[in-house]
Amino acid sequence: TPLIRLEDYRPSDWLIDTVDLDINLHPQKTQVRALLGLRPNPAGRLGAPLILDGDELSLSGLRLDGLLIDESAYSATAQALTLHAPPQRRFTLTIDTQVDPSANTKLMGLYRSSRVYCTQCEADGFRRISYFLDRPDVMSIYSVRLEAAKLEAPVLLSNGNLVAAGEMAGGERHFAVWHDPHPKPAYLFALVGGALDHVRQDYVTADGRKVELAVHVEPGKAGRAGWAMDCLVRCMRWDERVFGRNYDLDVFNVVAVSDFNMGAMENKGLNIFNDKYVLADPQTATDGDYASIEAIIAHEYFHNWTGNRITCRDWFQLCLKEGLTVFRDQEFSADERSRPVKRIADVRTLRSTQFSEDAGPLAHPVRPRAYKEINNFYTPTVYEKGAEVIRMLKLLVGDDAFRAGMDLYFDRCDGTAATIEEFLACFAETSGKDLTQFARWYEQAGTPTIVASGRYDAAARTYTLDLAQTTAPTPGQPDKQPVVLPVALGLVGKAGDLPLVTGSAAYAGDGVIVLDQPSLSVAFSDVDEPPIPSLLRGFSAPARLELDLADADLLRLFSADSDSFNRWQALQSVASRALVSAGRSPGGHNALIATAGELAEALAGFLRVQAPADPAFAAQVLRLPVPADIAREIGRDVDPDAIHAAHRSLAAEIGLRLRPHLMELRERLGTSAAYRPDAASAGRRALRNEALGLIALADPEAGARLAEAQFAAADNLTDRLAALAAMTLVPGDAREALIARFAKTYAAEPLVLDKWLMAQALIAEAGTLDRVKGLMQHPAFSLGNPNRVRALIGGFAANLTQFNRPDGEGYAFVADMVVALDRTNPQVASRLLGSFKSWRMLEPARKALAEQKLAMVAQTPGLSRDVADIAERALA
Ligand code: DPP
Ligand code: ZN
Repeated sequence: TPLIRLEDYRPSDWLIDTVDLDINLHPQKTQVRALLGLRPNPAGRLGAPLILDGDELSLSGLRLDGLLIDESAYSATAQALTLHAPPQRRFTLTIDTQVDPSANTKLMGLYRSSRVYCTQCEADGFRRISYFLDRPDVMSIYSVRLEAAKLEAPVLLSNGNLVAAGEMAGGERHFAVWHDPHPKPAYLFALVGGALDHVRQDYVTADGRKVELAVHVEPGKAGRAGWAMDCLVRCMRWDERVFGRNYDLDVFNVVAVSDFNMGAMENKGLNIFNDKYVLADPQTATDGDYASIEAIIAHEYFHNWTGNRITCRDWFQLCLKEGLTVFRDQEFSADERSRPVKRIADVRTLRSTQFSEDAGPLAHPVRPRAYKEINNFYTPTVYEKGAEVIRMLKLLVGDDAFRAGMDLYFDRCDGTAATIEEFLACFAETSGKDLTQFARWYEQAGTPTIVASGRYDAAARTYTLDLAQTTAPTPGQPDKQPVVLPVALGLVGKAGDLPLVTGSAAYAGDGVIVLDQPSLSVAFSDVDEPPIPSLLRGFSAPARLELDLADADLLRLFSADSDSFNRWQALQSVASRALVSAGRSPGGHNALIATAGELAEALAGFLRVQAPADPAFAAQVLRLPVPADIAREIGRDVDPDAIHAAHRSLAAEIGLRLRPHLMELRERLGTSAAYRPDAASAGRRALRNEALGLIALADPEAGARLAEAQFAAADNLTDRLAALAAMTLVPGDAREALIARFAKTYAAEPLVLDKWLMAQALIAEAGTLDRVKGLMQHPAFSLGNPNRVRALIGGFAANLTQFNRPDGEGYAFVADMVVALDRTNPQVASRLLGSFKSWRMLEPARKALAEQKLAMVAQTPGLSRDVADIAERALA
């Protein structure tokens, strides 16, 4: 497979101004006629052939300006349609293809999901529908006529506005014509056809446009579409208020489908969603689902400006739309909910997904320089780290220059396919700052480490902070340059933050030091007492921080820091240090017990006094760093069992000591009010359920009793699932009984059963592999549905101790599944193979076993490009 390189980019030789599609939907034989309005690109090479992309296509008709053309003038394969000497002027091509949506198990292009026709064209699925210049910098105006059997597809949707609809003679078939006035690349094309129910709502934009909003779902499920609609209305208002962006069509449609490779897709005016991120009611969605739906509805909607109106010149610029849009959805959720809690949750995700990617063989820059398969670059690095880069940019240029820079970007780049350089230039202009070094964030992979230490001089009343940065080598990047790290900080004294007085050039004001050198020192004067430094407040840069503070100082930060994020972080740091040392040398049990004592003492007061006022924050405080984070901190010769054991005993010890407080808290937070999904109610449930988990670890008997009672009494899925999760910690008949009861209760709810599958796949016991293999035979499971696969097999691959079984059977199972899935759905298979991303940091025996299985995958004949690429890079 060829390596596609950023430096090889050149503009298309041809442009397609207009696309008229006429699509006759049929389960196996869908006829597609594409009429393309072509012209030579003035920026391209004159006289170049026209090479249209295809993928598993076969040509059934071709006309140039309406006339048949000589067979010698073109060649057609499954991958390309080439016109050897096209006219050097405007002309049209009429291309006929036929596709089989039912046979399309890759879920790329046009396919059928539970009898609904739908499409997924990002990144390069359009070429599976018709031959095309399938690249994001070729933007066209689309008109789409859809025809289908009325019974089979009463609803026919495409991008833009509906301009005509009617019945065909005989009354069996009908049609709809959609026109999208905004030029767009092919990856934003979409169609939907099927029997769907919906909810509708009218909306008037800030600039007075009337918009009809609709959320379409499987028949019978309209009662679960209300939350998504509510989220949509709120995020539309938010984008008007915060970014000055109004919606730009007469309709906005959201459709939920049950077989979808990703979370959702931002097709212009017709967002298509994995139903997991649309459907919600208290019985079938958890608080976490409600929050994810809110975030993803917002994410896809926000793409209308950051992604659609301004798209990407090429796929290397993917972060231009994704990092920026994740940043926007994070800000929306922060405004709608609790900002500190949202930040903590986002940083947890960043650390567990992106830091681990950055620390392993799949590390790549936010803007990769080369790829073999672009679908493998929809990664936490492009998305989550990409969002962190935007967050840093905002901090560095300030709120006003940031907003002005965004306005300039929308103004200047609207209707274009843009680059990171064009984006950054807007902020350089509005802030007057040189962003050349900042741009390194897009080029350099790896998580920087900030090493910090401080010295107090009582006589001089100064405090000197020494900061240094390093970034470990990553694949293809042995030598790292210093990046621009905004370090938000405070010096915490007995009565709170001390004033920051310094003449240092590195001090940017507003409590931010800019560390852009390998190392620097900042001296603060007029410091009347020895302070405790609180660094990286709000997690101001996506970096690791090494700062050697005594537990006592961290515990003081936990109680006294004015920055909520660092209050949370302080306790995490105490726990993490103890877990790292116990995970390294399993002898350190006593130290762990001592730490548990310290943590429990700090938490006891907190739970009594502060937790009830902010339960969502308290729930985050109670949750220890996850074992995978400890593994990454240890970084080499990792023994997953030792880490797991340390994690369990720390949690159990804390639970034991806090038990009376936890019980009291559960009482206090218990509510007889009916379920509501708002953030405050969700926070109370989160804290109660966090407490339940700790109790179950400390006292399995008591935990099981509480869990059973909670399951029986609950009026919502959140509390039921938390009961099930707590119960999975306690082996025995009661657990199996609850597992069976759960399955019976939710037998008709595939999305709920996904959670049931995952809860079992995550059990940290040797029997889990057999359990998972058994569950593959369960009627609720199917290898053809991505959500089922991710829940059961993906869940197992995320089970630190069982995926990493010392006998290698966990690797063998997942590797076999990758090979099996690759035959039908390469994208799902390659994602699953990504579970091996941390294999190099394992202890030698497991490492050898994991490598063998990776090699087995790599050597399998007939692999997809997706899986071959991951296997190859993981082994390199
Ligand atoms: N562009 C989609 C999203 O991130 C993924 N295909 O919204
Ligand atoms: Zn996106």
